[in-house]
Amino acid sequence: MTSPIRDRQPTRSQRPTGSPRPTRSRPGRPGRPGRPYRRIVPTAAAASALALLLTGCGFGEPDDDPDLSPPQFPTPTGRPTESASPPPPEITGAHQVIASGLEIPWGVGFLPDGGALVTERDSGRILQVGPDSTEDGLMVDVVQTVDGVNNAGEGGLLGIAVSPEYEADGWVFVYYTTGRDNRIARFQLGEPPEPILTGIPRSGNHNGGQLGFGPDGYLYASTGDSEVPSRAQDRDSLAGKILRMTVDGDPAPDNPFDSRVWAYGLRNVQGLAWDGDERLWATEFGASGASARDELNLVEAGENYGWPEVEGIGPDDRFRNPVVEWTTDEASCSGAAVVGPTVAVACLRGQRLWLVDVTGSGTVLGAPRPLLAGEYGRLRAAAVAPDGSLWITTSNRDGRLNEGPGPDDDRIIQLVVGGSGGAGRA
Ligand SMILES: [Ca+2]
Repeated sequence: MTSPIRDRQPTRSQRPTGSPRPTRSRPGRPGRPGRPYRRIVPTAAAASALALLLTGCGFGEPDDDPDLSPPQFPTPTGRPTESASPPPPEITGAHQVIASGLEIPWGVGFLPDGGALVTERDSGRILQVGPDSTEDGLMVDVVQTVDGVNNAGEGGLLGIAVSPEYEADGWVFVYYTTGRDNRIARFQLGEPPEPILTGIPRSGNHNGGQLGFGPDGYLYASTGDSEVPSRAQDRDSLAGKILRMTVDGDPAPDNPFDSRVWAYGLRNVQGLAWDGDERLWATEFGASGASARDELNLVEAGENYGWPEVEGIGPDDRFRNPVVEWTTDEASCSGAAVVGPTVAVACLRGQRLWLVDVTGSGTVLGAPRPLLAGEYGRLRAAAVAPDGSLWITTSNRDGRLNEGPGPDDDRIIQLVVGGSGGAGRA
């Protein structure tokens, strides 16, 4: 069953200029942080999907194309992450649909009350999902539509980040494509977004688009090469980079090149996530063709990740190799999130979630494990909620699912995180 999406966009007369959107009053209910979702009732479709999904160590379903080479993983060389007590949380595989009827959700940013702001790529809408719920799942309200979004190709309203100081400043940051560039804007809900960085090269594809606040409090953004691969190696271009900036869009202190550039040599990064050691992980889309490789990279300041000189793991020590590489058929991963020692990446073409256990020295422990393979179609966003659960969104209304979207698409899926009770964070 698809729950209706309510339009709750405030008019100017309803809210004083400059004031943050008031938090919905929730008398008599437990407060954050870590408050579990108490009123989530799965949809009928989700109820049947609630069965545990066993997480084997294989590579999931056979590739659609039998001619593709098998997955290639680096040989594990690192020591295991030292085990803490209690053990770190683990993604158990239990999952349920918590919202449905969305249209190409792209970015997820959690609010202090446990609800989330979710962008829709093509509609330019910002939805608030939860924390309130109905018998059909979490309540979904349209809270704003961003003007000026150009949704041609893979562009549109992409990443969203909620200020770490949201309760004080009410700031929300979005990354979106216009007719002439990609840009990052800041605003309080209900107000027009004010650009803090413009001129990120745009194109039909390879627009990057992820936003996230690092543990250092600075805003990171991922950009694409805008279909001009040489821009990824040009440190004076904003294309093909991971950027690090202040909330005003200025280069953050101690950036490696006295600019906004944090890392370069990237083709199209749509996933950023930090682990408990404050290390940044990033997904990377490979090109097409038999030699194409998607990547999971450990991102460090000033490093060159190789595109377009090298794709995947190569022998040239001028470039940082990915920690994991995949063929594009089994991956093409967009969003990333970290739960305990596990980096979870949500894959579009691969239609699965890859779980990658990483070590304290930044290598992979064992083989990546697939989850949700083929169950929900194309997977886009991955984000850790304040309660420690993992949210994954589908991207089945983007015209690229062969069989077309289902009646409940697009959906948000919640995965249970076990272990210590859910201490993970995005
Ligand atoms: Ca690379």
